Amino acid sequence: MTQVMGILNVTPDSFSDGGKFSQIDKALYQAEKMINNGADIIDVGGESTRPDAKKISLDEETDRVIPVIEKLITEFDVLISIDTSKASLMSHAIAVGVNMINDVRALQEEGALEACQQADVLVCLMHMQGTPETMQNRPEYGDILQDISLFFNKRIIACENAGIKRERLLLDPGFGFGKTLEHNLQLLAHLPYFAHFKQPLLVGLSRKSMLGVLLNAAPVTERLHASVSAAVIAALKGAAIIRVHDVKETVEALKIVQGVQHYE
Ligand code: 7PJ
Repeated sequence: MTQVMGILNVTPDSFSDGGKFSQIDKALYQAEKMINNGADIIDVGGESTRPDAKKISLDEETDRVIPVIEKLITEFDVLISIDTSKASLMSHAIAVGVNMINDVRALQEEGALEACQQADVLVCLMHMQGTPETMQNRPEYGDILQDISLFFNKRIIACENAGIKRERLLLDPGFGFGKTLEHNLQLLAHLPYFAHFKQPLLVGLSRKSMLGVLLNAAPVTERLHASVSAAVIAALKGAAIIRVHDVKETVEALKIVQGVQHYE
C-alpha cells in the first residue's frame, strides 16, 4: 500500500511574538494531527526551496528542526524524515535518531554522502535541474525520462561507492524542480518508467504550481482536490510514498485505491 509522508515545515513564525517554544509546540501539534490522520512518515524541513526563498544558515536550520525531531522521536511511533541538503545537519539528525534523509540535492553537497554512510538511514535521492534560484528559467531536457534516469544512475553509484547500500535508497523525479508544466505531466504519465531501478519511488505533487496552472491560476490554498487527484494518479502508477500537506484527504483517497488494487 502506498505510504503517506506528511510535510512538516518548521519555518519562523510570521509574527515575531512567539518564541522558540511556541514554534516547536505548533510543529508538534501539526505533526500529531498528521499522525492521527494516518501519516506513515513525517518529513521535517526548515529550509524553503522556493525560487525566491532566502538561504538560511546551518545554525538557524539546526535550531529550527532538531528540537522538533527529538520530540517527535520520543513522543510518536512513526518514521521521521529530515528534508535537508546540509551534511552536518544530516549527521546531527542521524545522531538523534532520524529514519530518513530526504535531500532535494541528492547528497551532492560536500560531506553529505559521508554523513549518510555512518548510519542505517533511508535516503531519498531527488532530481533537480539547476538550483532553486535558477531552476525554472527555461528548463530543457533531451529525453526527460532518460536524463533523469542517468542522474539516478550516477547518484546510486556515488552512494554505493560511499558505502550506502542500494536497499536504503529511494528515488524521486522532483516534480517542479527545473521542470515545465509539460515536463511534469510527462513525468507523472510515465512514472512507471522508473520501476526498472527497483527502488521505491517517492513523489511530491502536493499544492505544486503545476496544479495551479492546470486550474487556471488557482492559488496554493485552492489546490486540495487537484493535489489529492495527483496523489491518486501517482499511487496508481506505482509510487511507494506520496509527500503531502493534506494527510487526511490523501489517506482517504488512497484507501479507495487500495480497495481496488486488492482485486487487480
Ligand atoms: C519535494 C521535496 C519533493 C522530495 C520539496 C514543496 C517544495 N522532497 N521537498 N520531493 N518538494 N523528496 O513541497 O512544494 O517533491 S519542497
